[in-house]
Amino acid sequence: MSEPRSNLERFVLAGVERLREQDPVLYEILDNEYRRQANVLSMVASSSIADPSALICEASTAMNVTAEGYPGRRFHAGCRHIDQIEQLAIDRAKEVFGAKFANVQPMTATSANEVVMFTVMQAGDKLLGMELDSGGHLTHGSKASISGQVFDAVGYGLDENERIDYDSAMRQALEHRPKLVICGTTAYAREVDWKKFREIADAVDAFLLADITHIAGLVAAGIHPSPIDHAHFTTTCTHKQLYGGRGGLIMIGKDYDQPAPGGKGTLAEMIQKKVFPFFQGAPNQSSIASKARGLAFVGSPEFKAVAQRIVDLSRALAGAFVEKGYRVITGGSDNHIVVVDVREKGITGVNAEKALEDCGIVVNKNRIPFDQRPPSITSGIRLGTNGLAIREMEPQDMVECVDIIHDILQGVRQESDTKYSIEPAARARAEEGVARLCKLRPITTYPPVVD
Ligand code: DSN
Repeated sequence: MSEPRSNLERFVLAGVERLREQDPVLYEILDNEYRRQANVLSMVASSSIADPSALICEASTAMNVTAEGYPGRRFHAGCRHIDQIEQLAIDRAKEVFGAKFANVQPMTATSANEVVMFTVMQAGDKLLGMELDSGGHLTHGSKASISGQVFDAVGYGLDENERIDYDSAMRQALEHRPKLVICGTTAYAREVDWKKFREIADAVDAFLLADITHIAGLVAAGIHPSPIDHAHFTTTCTHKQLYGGRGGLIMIGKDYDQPAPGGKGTLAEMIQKKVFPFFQGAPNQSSIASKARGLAFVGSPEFKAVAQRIVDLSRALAGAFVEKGYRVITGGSDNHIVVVDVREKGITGVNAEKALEDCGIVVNKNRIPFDQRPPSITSGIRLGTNGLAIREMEPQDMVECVDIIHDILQGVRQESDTKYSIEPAARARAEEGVARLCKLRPITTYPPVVD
């Protein structure tokens, strides 16, 4: 490695050295995690492989600064550089998504959604969101979250073709007259029609929130239509397809200066107040730096090719499953997600997930539409291609991935819904296949693992 050129470089190296000397236990765990990521095929649809330049922002001294408030209007001194970082992140978010307003402080996409809910609703108000089982999110009205406990949530789902049932969403809206309609998905492999959702919201004078957490990169690249001027609010996390630090982002398009409910300023002004001080204190400035770095990446010309690769791989992955006789939900994919029904293999989603992980393929169990099994068991698995695109995989590699997955699933002997064994020969073949693919398509942005 070359001599450190800056205080930042010396700081990072000193930090790693101090960690090794002073906390070898934690150091080793972190080193093992680095090794694990290099040696597995990570296909969890809600994960990605952030660039080292984004991750290193998280390890910067920006973390030390307490900076309640917003750039130029802080409640603490010492924020000269912090203000520059946050303004950069705001400007980049606005530019990448064509937004008129951006707040980069939410610590998670969940809190970003909650901020929007509390901006336009009071406790007990009606909310219309996509049901979790159909591919929505906990924060879209599930009883397990604030969204379904504080607000009176009703849901819409999928039609008989497993596509979003816009007619049912409209019927639900007309019957229940929600204050907020939420669209956006976590396990839906097809395009979302934002315009239709705005028509549904407008029909009952509701606000519309588009949660693009899973597809933000495709939206940024113009591969999926943008909701920014259809929805009143657009939220996303910044660590999946934006490849930045962990956290959330709230944006508003053309409606940014519309009056907020209760005549208390504009929508943009109300979001600012609801993020801080209503919901959060001092934001995580290291994460904001890392968000700024991720946003620069997705705003760069080279990201278009990454985004296109995400979709090409997903289509090839879905096609390879179909070729092998699996039921792929909706029959294919338009984004990074592929959801596969594993019932015909005689196994549960959780056993499939665990067996695949045993062999180095990381996916997650997922309920399929109208699933009879609970979320802890499920009848399906969800796969995603954000990480594989960073490995610069090619569509033909997806055939090999599915061959390996099929070999494993064929070799699983299910003992109960949560217990299984894998035929040793199938496991050995799979491990060899995963090692071969990881070597062929390494994470080129990370230094190789040394033993
Ligand atoms: N919503 C969860 C998922 O999609 O996996 C976490 O982001």
